[in-house]
Amino acid sequence: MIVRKLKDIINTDRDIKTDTWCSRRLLLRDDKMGFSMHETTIYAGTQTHICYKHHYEAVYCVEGTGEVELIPSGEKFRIEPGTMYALNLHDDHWLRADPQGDLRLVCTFNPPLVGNEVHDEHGVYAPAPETA
Ligand code: 9YT
Repeated sequence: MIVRKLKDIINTDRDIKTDTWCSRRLLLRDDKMGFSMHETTIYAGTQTHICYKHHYEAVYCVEGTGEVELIPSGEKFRIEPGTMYALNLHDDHWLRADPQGDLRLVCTFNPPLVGNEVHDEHGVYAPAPETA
């Protein structure tokens, strides 16, 4: 069994920080679960362009509010605690956190992230190394 605590991940190499979000990687590919699981904080008042061409991601909101806007349709979905969204179509989108506070999300990826992925200029994570 694997047991990890968020407090033991913060400020380690499993804590990935960018200008608009940080992602604490609780489970990664090496854990051999077939998916990765992260707690992601989207900083209040920010927007992030995301398009995971090589991964599926499901996201569950546990705190804060915001929205997802699909590109190019402009369709918007409110995000609040208890909302799950799944990027089953590798959906190109903007993810926004409302200015009132950070958005805290639990994210799972298939295939699992390797560890230190950050978005490229198109909001994409590279494929896992052995499939690149
Ligand atoms: C919700 C989302 O996709 N945020 C960007 C970071 C990503 N979830 C991650 O690497 O944890």
